[in-house]
Amino acid sequence: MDYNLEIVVQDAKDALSTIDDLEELSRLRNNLLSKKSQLGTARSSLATLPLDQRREIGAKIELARKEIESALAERRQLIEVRTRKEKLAADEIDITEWLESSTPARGHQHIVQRTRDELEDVFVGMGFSVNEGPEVETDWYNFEALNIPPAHPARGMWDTFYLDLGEPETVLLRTHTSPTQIRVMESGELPIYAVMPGRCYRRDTPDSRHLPIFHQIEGLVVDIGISFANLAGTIEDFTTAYFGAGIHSRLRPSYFPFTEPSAEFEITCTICAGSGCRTCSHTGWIELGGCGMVHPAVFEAVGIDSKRWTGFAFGFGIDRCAQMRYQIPDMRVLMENDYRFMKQL
Ligand code: FA5
Repeated sequence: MDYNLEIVVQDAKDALSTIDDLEELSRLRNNLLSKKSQLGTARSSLATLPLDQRREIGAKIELARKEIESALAERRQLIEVRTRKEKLAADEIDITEWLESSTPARGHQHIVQRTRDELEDVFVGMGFSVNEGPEVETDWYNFEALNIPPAHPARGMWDTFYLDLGEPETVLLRTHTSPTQIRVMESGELPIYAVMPGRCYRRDTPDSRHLPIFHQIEGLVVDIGISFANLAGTIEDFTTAYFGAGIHSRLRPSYFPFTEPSAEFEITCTICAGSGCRTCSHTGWIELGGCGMVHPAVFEAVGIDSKRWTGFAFGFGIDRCAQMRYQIPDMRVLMENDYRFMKQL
């Protein structure tokens, strides 16, 4: 056996110092320690030596193997630490970079929410308080207390989503904000000057003026000596305050079971300035809501003496107000969440 083990170890260390990745390291490990390596061959040839030399040279071979093993472990650790450092450096994010390079884009309120806030402000300015009611209602609040008993033909005016809760058709998604009138009157405090905004649901097919999920703002005044003239004046004041002096309003006779007399409230279509377009079905007018004097049957349902107290109520579409205020020909864009539309308003 003519190997100089010191040279074998030194050669192994020299080879290791050039290795930079773990795969190469494992290949080199094989070359250095396998049966066919210099050490392996030396170990195999031990059998040919006399016993006393076998022990001595065997111990030297074992020492050389240990030295190579520890050089391998040392190199492995070095490669692992270096790889980890490189990976961390590559993953590093400079969180100060965006602050220096650009102004971050800021979000803003959705146009419907903004319209709701603006409407609330107008009514608060006119002396109204703001109340809210639940979106999931019972048949009693949404219909019966509003003088619409079961099987009343007027139920057809509101195509309703019923919930699978309790007795069939007793729990529903409110079709209008009028049930909140009932809740406010039930609370018992009089007089009442309140508006009640919120989300409503109807099985309406979406089109340029309708959405299945939309928003209304209800208004209710109950006091002594309230007349239809107060209702008409309030609506006129609201129209001027919200849409500006150039927009006209008109009341047209209508029917709601919970008001008598009842009216529809229309304003000049802002898309065509009254000349007629697809949005207003070529009439020049857009219906914003319904209104009327509170029906005595409603007062009776909530225990208010209709001989002493009178009142009016109204309910407008908030999405419709946004549509008219910002001249949006098709209301469906309000629900589509298209960023190109939303960032404009
Ligand atoms: C009502 O909902 C009555 N509760 C209003 C009322 C209140 C009358 C108090 C009398 C006293 P109507 O179904 O007409 O009425 O709806 C009122 C307004 O809500 C409509 O004029 C429209 O502006 C809006 N609206 C109704 N349905 C939709 C819909 N599917 N999508 C968008 N807006 C709608």
